[in-house]
Amino acid sequence: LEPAYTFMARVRLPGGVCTPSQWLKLDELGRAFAGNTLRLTTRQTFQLHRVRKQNLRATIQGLRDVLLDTKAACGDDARGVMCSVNPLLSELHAEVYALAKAASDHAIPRTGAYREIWYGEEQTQSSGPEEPLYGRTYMPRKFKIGFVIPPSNDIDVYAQDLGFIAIAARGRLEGFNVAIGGGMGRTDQAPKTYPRLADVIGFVAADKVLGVCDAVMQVQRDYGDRVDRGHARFKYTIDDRGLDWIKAEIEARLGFSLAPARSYQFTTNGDPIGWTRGEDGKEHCTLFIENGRVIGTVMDGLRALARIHKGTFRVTPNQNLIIADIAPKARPDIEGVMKEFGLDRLNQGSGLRLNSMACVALPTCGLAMAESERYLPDLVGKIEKILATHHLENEPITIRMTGCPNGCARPYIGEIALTGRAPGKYNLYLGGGFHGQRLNKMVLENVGEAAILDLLGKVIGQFAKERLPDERFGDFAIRAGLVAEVKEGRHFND
Ligand code: SRM
Ligand code: SF4
Repeated sequence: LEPAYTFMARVRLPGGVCTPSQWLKLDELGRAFAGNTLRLTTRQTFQLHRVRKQNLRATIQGLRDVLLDTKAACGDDARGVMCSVNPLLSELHAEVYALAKAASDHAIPRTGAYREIWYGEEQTQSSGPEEPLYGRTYMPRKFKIGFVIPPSNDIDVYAQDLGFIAIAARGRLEGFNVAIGGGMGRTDQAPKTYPRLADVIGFVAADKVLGVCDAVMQVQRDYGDRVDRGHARFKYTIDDRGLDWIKAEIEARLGFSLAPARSYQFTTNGDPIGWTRGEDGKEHCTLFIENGRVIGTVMDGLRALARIHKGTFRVTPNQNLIIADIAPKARPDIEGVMKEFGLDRLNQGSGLRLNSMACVALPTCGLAMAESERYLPDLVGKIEKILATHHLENEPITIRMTGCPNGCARPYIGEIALTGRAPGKYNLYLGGGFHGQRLNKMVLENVGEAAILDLLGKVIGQFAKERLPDERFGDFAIRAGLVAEVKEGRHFND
């Protein structure tokens, strides 16, 4: 008899796009093996929690039935590749999504071990080096790639190790600005660890994307810190060696210089909640799924939708879900199912709630020090009461919470953010950029709910009285001197 070990299985789903039959299989596996729930993540995929050891193979083989797997969803390799969901620009999305998928397929380890362990395949003799990119030692640490389509910065491109910012003219993709060195993870009481926003280092044509992935990953593979895991992410390699040195090293491996970066503009890092119509005439409905938790009637409703839906589902980088590519004549049936299961009411939240995000944390995350997913909805309810007294209930404000400083909900770019320190205790941060362009700064350390609400009450009151027209909450926090602006990650802890 052995202990009842349980595991979390994270699916590889580049760009968050899945078909209705894949949804139905995930739903089936979630009900059979993962406690009747599915979890949408901040990197646009699914997690199945509490899978018992004896059910792991069946789970992974079930995923294979619908052409899904969990390869490189964890580990010191290129993680799940993100891509803007952008339902409006249908053609551009298709082109950029295809590249995100190609980058994911290109960067996953080639080893046959996965198939041998999980599918029970025979070991095969490999004819060349098994891992042309990763070699025997893989990367020093996880490595994250994302593709974004302005004006939405939904993927938080500045939080990626390697980000591609699509540059299009008259709807045609011309190429990408390349951004390197983003990352969120830090450790409390360890000032040498810090979140960092990526730097834009130049522009490349679309056909050079995979080459850039190779070159950038090789630089990190060869120069990243392999001694101290707390200092092993690409952001530290860049700050230690200098951005110019890293850029020259990337260009040397590419065999050409990057062109100057092109201009672009972001307006938000949130999702287009509700119905939109793409340029191809297809309809899309973004549903707010609070903290990505698919359970109960929401799970039942989405299963019923998947049974009739002919388009795709897109998991967004904000843990929400788009029922995408709906033919206009199919919309009434989709709306009928939404009404039947109450999905039409999911989008009725305040501007704060619709822009909220929390990591999983307790009870399944072994690194959690405080609640996150199970607590943020209540806390938001209390902040909503403050906002309502100032008529700010519809004001979009980003709020992000994590149960520890690792930053899984990308908290250090939230306009309001909380990271767990101990049960019921959090650090509070203010001043992040509304479209992910600026880090926030800590204003309270290791405090409970009363202190958090007290400070937010004062700050929101001041914002209501003194804000400039259209001024964002995070920008106001800087202008009003509530927090100093953090211009570089390495000064986050100053
Ligand atoms: Fe994360 C570790 C959950 C996105 C930074 N993350 C973990 C683990 C696997 C805990 C562990 O290692 O034992 C968490 C599993 C909890 C659970 O019970 O499910 C976990 N991370 C998540 C998810 C599910 C949060 C969510 O609620 O959606 C996200 C899954 C993403 C995915 O689909 O691949 C998730 N994690 C992120 C992000 C956001 C992003 O990538 O855009 C970050 C910050 C960005 C970054 O990497 O810098 C992030 N996770 C971390 C870190 C800190 C890394 C660092 O550089 O220090 C850890 C801990 C570690 O790696 O040692 C971690
Ligand atoms: Fe767990 Fe910390 Fe990530 Fe939250 S931020 S899921 S508590 S590792």
